Formats: sequence, C-alpha cells, structure tokens
Amino acid sequence: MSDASEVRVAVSLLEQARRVVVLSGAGMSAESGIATFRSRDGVAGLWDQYDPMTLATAQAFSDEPELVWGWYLWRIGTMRAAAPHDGHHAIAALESRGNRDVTVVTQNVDDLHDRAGSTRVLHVHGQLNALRCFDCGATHEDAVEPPADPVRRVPPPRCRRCGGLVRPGIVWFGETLPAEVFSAGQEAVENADLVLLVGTSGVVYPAAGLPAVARAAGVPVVEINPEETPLSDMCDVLLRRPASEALRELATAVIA
Ligand code: BJW
Ligand code: ZN
Repeated sequence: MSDASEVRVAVSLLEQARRVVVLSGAGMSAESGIATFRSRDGVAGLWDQYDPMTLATAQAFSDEPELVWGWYLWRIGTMRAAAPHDGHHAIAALESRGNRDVTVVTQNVDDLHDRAGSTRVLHVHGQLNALRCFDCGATHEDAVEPPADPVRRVPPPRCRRCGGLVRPGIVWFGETLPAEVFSAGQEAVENADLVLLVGTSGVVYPAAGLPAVARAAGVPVVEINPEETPLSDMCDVLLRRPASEALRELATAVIA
C-alpha cells in the first residue's frame, strides 16, 4: 500500500472504532525531547557513554546507587522540562471529543500522556515520579530536585521509615510489572476495536506481547513508527511517520 492509502485505511478503522487502545513506547516521547532507550540521539553529553540497559536494573542500583540515582535525577529533570506534543494532544482529543473510550497503555515512565489530558493511562513500567524505598517499599513523598548543573553521582534520599535508599517507582529488567495494571492493559487490548502501536521497538516483554494479544482477539493493529520493528509483520497498517505527525493527521480526520 502507498503511504496515502495506509492513512486512509487507518482513518477508516478509527472512524469505526468505539474502543481504542494506544500502546506507546519511548518513540512517543522522543519529539518532546526525551531520549529513547535504543537510540543514543538527544542524550546529554554526561550520559552518552552509558547504556541505559546497564543502569536500569536493581543490581546496578545495589552496586552503584549514586551513579544510578544521578541518572534518574537527570531524567526527572528532563521529564519536568518536557511538554506533551501534538501526538499526545491528539490522543487526548480522541478521548474528549467524540464517543470513544480511549485507553493508553504506556511503557513510558514519564507523565506526558497524563499532562496532555488522557484520563485512562496505564503505566505498565511504573512512573519516574513515584518514589519508594528500595528496602521496605514505603512511598517517599519528599520532593526531589535535580541539580541545576547535571552531575553524574548523587546520593539517593533515605527512607523516612527504615533509612533504606529511595528508588524511582519504575520497573527494572528482571522485576515484575504491576500485575493489576498489566492485566487491565491486556483486557483493554482484548476488548478493543482498534490498537494504535506507537513508538516502541517491540523487544521488551511482556509489553511487546500485547499486539499479539490484539491479533489473537481479531483486533486490528496500526503501527506508527518511522522504523520497521519485529512487530511490524503482525500489524494491519504501517504508518512510517513520526508520532506527532501521524496522530495529528488521524485525529484531525475523525474529529468533526
Ligand atoms: C519513533 C519516533 C517518533 C523513534 N515517532 N516512533 C520473553 C522473552 C524474552 C525475554 C523476556 C521475556 N519476558 C521477560 C523477559 C525479560 C525482559 C525482556 O523483555 N528482555 C528483552 C530485552 C529480551 N523483561 C523483563 O525483565 C520485564 N519483567 C518481567 O518480564 O518480569 C517477569 C520476570 C521476572 C524475573 C525473571 C523473568 C521474568 C521487565 C521489563 C522492564 C523494562 N524496563 C525498562 C526500563 C524502565 C525504567 C527506566 O525508564 O529506566 O523500560 S527497559 C526500557 O525498554 C524501558 C522501556 O519502557 C522499554 C521498551 O522500550 P521502548 O519503549 O520500545 O523504546 P525503544 O528505545 O526500544 O524504541 C523506541 C522506538 O521508537 C523505536 O522503534 C524507534 O524507531 C521509535 N521512534 N522516534 C514514532 N518520533
Ligand atoms: Zn524503607
């Protein structure tokens, strides 16, 4: 199919869909200035020699808490400075303008979908802002401030309950996803009329298994990603465009 006819098919699927699920990954936030995991574009000099995969583990935090906390504090600062783009707003508009239920199942640990106005956002990999104790799990409510000039090593805050180290409330490799959040996402996918798969490389499980859940339930999947992914073959429509552009075009076409 040509690009124009792929867009026409996607618009027609969206027009007929009452229950829409958006599965988003790091590419969704890229145009807001948040670096993806598997491309090194846009990563600040201080961190450009670090592979996020080696920092995003409980073992790394145990071994080098100041390095890992420094990285997350930098990312908290980046997230606060970022704003939702047209694609986030388009998803929120699909929900607020029209008779559609829209569920966002995001692997992203930022809050850009929420800040754009989407009201049903399932954060399957947790949220950067939700701090908790590494030892006892208590939530940590004290505000944290990223340093004005980024530094590599920062001691993590201490838990008020047990004195343990405070960690970001996200899901590291080898950790289980929040069970209720993930099963709500699975259920939303199974019961959807359409799934929009936006900006994910589709290599991290179990989230990468959700398009197959859609496929098994007979739900059409539209992939929005400038690059091919291991999930492309199971998608019904491929929009090889940046998220902001493709989502803006789809939403404009279906919102009266
Ligand atoms: C654009 C764009 C633009 C660019 N517009 N697009 C089954 C098989 C094999 C392995 C496993 C399996 N089940 C579990 C595993 C192990 C592991 C895993 O999946 N490993 C694989 C890498 C092989 N999974 C886990 O460990 C998970 N836990 C688990 O399964 O628990 C059960 C268990 C416990 C113990 C033992 C065994 C099992 C947990 C996974 C947690 C992932 N955590 C991270 C870090 C979060 C914290 C943080 O933020 O630091 O989550 S890893 C990182 O990858 C992050 C992301 O959410 C995740 C996915 O990445 P994503 O979003 O796809 O981003 P990228 O960068 O990869 O891709 C960006 C895409 O955007 C690209 O395609 C671009 O082209 C595109 N793009 N610009 C649209 N403008
Ligand atoms: Zn504690």
